[in-house]
Amino acid sequence: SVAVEQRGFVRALARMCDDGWRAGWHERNGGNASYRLTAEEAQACRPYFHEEPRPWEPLDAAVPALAGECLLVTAAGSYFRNVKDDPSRALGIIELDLSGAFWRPVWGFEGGGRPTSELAAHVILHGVRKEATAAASRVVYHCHPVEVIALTFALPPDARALTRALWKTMTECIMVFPEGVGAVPTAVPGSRSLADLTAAAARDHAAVVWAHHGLLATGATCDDAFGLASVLVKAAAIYRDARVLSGGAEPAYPLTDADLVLLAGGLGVTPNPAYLSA
Ligand code: 2HA
Ligand code: ZN
Repeated sequence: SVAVEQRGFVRALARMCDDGWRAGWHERNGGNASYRLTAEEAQACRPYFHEEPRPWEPLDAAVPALAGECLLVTAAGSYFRNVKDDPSRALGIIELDLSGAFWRPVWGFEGGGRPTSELAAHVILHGVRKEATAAASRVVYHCHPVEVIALTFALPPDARALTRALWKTMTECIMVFPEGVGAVPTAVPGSRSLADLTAAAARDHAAVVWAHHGLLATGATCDDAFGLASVLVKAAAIYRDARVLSGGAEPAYPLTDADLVLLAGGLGVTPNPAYLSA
C-alpha cells in the first residue's frame, strides 16, 4: 500500500501550495488549505494513522455535516514554500467525531504542529460547500494575492460591486464564476466572526474576498479551487491595469451588462441575477 505522503490527494494539495507560493500568494506563513478526504481515501490511510489516539478537542463550531470525516489541512505557522518537500510536517490529517463538534489529529503535523489558525473557517466552509454542491466540493484554499487585496482598497467589501467589476474584465469570468464572488469586510484573522461571515457568503459563492486580507476559493479538486483563484487574480489585475490606463478612472470600455447577458447565453451559464443590470 502507498504511504500517506505519496497518495494522490496529498500530492495534489502539496502541489497547489507550491503553485501558490510560486505565484507570490504566500509570503511567510500566509495562507492555508484543506482537502476533505473521500471515505475510500480515509480508509486507505487508516493503517498509517497514529496508533495511540490523541485526545479529542472541541471545534469552535459544531459541523454535523462533516461527522466522522477526515480533512487534510496545512499546519498553523507552516510556510507554503516548505509543503512540497516536507508534507508530513507542513500538513496533517484531522478526524471529526460523530457529532462533528470535536476533532483530533490522526496523521502528520510532525514536530508538534497543529492545524491552521483558520481551522474554524475551513471546517465550517467544508460543511457549507458540501451542502451547497451535493457533496462535490472538497477543497478550501486561502491565499494572499496582491491584486485581490489591493482591489479591496478601491472597491467596498460588497459582493455585487466586486462581482460586477471582475465579471466585466474578461469574457471568461462569467463562465468560471457565474454565481459571482462573496465578500467579507475587514475582520480579525482566525476569528470565529471571520469564519461565520465567510460561511454566510459561501452559501451561494464558491469564492469569497476577505477585505485587506486575501481570497478564499473552493472547488471539487485542487485544480478547480486553484483555477478559480487564478482567474480571480487575473481579473483583479486586469481591473487594476485598465484603471491605470484610464488615469485611475473607471475604464471607458468595459464589458457591458448587455455583453454579459450575451456571453452567459452563448456559454450556457446562468449568472446570479442579483449582480446583473442596475
Ligand atoms: O497565516 O493566512 O489567514 C495564515 C493566514 C491567516
Ligand atoms: Zn490569510
